[in-house]
Amino acid sequence: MSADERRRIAVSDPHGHPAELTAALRAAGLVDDEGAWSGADARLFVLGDYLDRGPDGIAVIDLVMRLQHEAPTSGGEVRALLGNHEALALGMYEFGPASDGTPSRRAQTFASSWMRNGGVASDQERLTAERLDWLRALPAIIHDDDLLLLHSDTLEYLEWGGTVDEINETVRVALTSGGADESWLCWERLTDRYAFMGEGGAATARDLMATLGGSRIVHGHSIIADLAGVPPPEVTGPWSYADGLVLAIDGGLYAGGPLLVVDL
Ligand SMILES: [Mn+2]
Repeated sequence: MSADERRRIAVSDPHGHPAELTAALRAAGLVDDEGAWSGADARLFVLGDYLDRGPDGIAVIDLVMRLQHEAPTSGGEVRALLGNHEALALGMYEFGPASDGTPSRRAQTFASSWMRNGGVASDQERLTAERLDWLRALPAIIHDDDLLLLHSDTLEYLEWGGTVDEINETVRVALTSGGADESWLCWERLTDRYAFMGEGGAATARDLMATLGGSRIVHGHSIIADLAGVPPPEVTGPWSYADGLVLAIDGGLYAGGPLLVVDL
């Protein structure tokens, strides 16, 4: 349990669906009919993948940024994680287009990965300096008391460091001033999944938390339908697995599942 008594909520993978995200937050009492923060002193964690696969990832980013500004006026808080699709969008923006007419191999890989993974041209066109700065500064991991919040269910985070602060700083530097190869690694590593599934899953989760902190992992990225082996429309809530140490919260909106808003 957290020493902080405030309500904690998590949502993940809105993937370009601002209307659905607003509706889900409204149903949870976190925004009002105008979409303004109404969650009082609640603490909302958004676990990444704002962009791609849906029509308007920029509107999702703008909504999260606005709620981050509004929530503190009533004692609330909104914290947002970096998803693999944010790393891909940043790489595409910086390294995807061929600048000199002879695209490098890396430029081609960014462009084709972006296409294959639901990249939206109008999102790229609206990546203003303010939005780019926000994306590049997103933490890869949040450790909040008992919770270890990740976008992806992977151990690849440990490739960047041995503590949450070190990992976040290494990723931030890679996305801010790294070259195409470092940027590519951010996308590639965060695309990995299923680290906590199967027989050794609970031990893997315990090991990761022994290193990084927390007593419960909450992640998005891998949709519950795939983890639990059910069709996406049949998903009705988060999925606890690995001896109850791990909670998956991505209902798989883009695949026909619900956008879950989960009280933690
Ligand atoms: Mn993802």
